[in-house]
Amino acid sequence: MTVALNSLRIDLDRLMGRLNELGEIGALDGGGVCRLALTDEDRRGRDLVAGWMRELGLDVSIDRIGNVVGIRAGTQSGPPVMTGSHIDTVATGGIYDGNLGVLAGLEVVATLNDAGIVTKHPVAVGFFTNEEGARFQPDMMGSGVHQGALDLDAMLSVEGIDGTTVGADLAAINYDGDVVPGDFRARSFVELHVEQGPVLEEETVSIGAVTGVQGISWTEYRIHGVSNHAGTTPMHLRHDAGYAAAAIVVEARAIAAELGGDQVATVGVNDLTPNLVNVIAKEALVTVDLRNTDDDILKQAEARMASFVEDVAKVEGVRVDTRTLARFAPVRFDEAMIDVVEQTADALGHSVRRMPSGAGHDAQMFAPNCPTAMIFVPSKDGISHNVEEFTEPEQVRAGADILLQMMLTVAVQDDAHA
Ligand code: HGY
Ligand code: MN
Ligand code: MN
Repeated sequence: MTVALNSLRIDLDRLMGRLNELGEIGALDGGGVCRLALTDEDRRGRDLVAGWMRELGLDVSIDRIGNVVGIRAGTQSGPPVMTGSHIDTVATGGIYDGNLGVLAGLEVVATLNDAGIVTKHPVAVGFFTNEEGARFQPDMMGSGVHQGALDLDAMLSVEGIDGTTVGADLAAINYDGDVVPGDFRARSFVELHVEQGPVLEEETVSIGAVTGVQGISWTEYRIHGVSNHAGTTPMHLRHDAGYAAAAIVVEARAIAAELGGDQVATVGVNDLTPNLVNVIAKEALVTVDLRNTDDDILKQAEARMASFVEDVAKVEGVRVDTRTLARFAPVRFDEAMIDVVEQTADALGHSVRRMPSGAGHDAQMFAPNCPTAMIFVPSKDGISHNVEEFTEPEQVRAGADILLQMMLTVAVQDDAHA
């Protein structure tokens, strides 16, 4: 039986078929996908994937933050061996980010079904609400509530960039489930995900054994100035929200350059009002995304940015309302599970290297509660959050086979670690 289990492999055509079919929902002209959390496209994607879960015989539940978990019974009851990720995307996303992890989980189940294997421990596959955090902040919202890191009621009342709340939009798409989240514990959690960076491709390594996730800090600055005539207003009389916003953009880059190392800084939102060629901007909405693997250095970056904003507000005579949109400390995955990723990749003949994750992931919410690991596969040109996102089918196969073997190992074993 053990030999047969070791030789079990996924069906790549079936997995790629599902990946491409899901990618049709919210497809953008010219490629890529827009399936923002809790939109009608998200609803259609959820319906499709939940339907596949039911076809595979999984017992599907929806919780109050809209997480969807399908469970395959084992010979024993108790905490399941779990995998999953997200199917919401950014507005200019690819078909792999998140989706690969969910559909590879379904492929693991389909492979076990085909082989007639019943594992000792239950197997679970989930997709979690609003991992991206593009429409509603913070990111990893659903998995954060699912694992007790974020408060359910606080998240349901979050107002998004379109002025609606999470709770209202969940009800609108009919995914305001009745299961109360927060105390679900898995036996272990493994997430397959595209790297979304250049390392594996540059080093021609097939698999990333992810050591952890870097710290994430998202801050929103609403800058209130005075609109005035671009031609008649002397420079010393201006209270230009647009100038303050631009200064923040330049300072974010300077902070990353001076701290060096893993420090990254991004201004992704920079909206001016009234945004007209001959009007000094009255308002500016700016977001700053700061990340670092070292929380102490990340705190230094945050402190520098905060004091800079205070100074520029004083000099320019504008008022700034500051709001924290997300703040997650760096997370380390379970050493024994990282070893299993490496050993499994080795056993299947794939090159593998340890590496941190630059992006946030649902797995980071499981890490404090159960042995957790992530498997990375390469991203072409290191691109993601971009319609050009791509991973070769054979790289998808390698990642999904390692996921299958890892879950199988843990699901048939007695001890807590894989
Ligand atoms: O922003 C992130 O790291 C993730 O895509 N939510
Ligand atoms: Mn993702
Ligand atoms: Mn993403």
